[in-house]
Amino acid sequence: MPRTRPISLTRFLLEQQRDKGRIDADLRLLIEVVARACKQISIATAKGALGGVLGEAGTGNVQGEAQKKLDVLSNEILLEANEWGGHLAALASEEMDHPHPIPHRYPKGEYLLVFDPLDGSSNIDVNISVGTIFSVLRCPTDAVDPDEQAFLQAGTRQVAAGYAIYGSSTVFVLTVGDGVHAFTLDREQGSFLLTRSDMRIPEDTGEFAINMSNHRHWEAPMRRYIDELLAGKDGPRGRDFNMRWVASMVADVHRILTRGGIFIYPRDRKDPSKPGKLRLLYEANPMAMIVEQAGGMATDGRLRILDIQPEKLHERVAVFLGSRNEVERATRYHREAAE
Ligand code: P6P
Repeated sequence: MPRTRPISLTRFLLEQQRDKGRIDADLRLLIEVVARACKQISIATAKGALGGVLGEAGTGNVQGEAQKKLDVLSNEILLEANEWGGHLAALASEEMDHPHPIPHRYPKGEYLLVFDPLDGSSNIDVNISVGTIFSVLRCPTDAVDPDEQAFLQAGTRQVAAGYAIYGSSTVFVLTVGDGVHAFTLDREQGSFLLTRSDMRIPEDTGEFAINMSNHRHWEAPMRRYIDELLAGKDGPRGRDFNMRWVASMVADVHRILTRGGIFIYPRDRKDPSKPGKLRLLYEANPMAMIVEQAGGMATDGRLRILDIQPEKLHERVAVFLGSRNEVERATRYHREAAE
């Protein structure tokens, strides 16, 4: 009997647990709870000006950035959704200086959840897609009260990663290490339904994503790579390229996952204290796991992102990710320059 209606996220996760043994009951509950929180964030985001959630919250986060009302609300939604279920040992977020312990009145689990509750929030007030990014790690067994140290694990230690993009439709994208799958929110039913299985990023691409205004601050190999793309068919690449930059990582990555491309936020000399703008634990690592699971590549310009050993919870890193052959070329230019 051919399946007419796409399966729900709930059924997909049950099959990953029961039939494939890829996840256990606690991880299944964790992902369901995160997806349910993303539904709430989607509803709040979609209200826009009518929901009183636009504009600044009047507070700042650990990054020194002004928080939007939706940043704070999204963070609260994810905290409240996850602290009672007994599946987590602790949570950490871009919006909080330190990890959030599970209140003693609730049981603790074996997983750690780290997230960017609303990435790209500078785009909220102008109605451009934003998203939630999350990463799941196992809590070290000797961490009774997990502190920052418990989260400092290389990206290869992730057991799951994903994002929700709040665009014209709300799409929940997930990997548990067995390919990348996308679930679209059916607003009438209130369920995420499987709409893409085993997503693959084309190895080659004609589209790059970077903030060109930083060109004068880049290192020489970065300028070489981009200048070759801009030279198009008259230059060494012998073909023309197109550029996109949404300034919302979730939107740029979702486009690349859907049709290929290379996304770059390189190191620059604009602020020598920041080796890149994006954060390793809750932006680069989850996106790198998704991209690699879809056949792409993710480096910091020199090293595989998933191999980097974090030293701080809010550590920043340069990011080159997407179509394998372009990421490989840009990384090669950086390695050659370092020789
Ligand atoms: P810029 C959003 O603030 C973010 O963290 C990513 O989502 C996005 O890719 C990047 O910063 C945009 O940075 O410097 O172009 O504003």
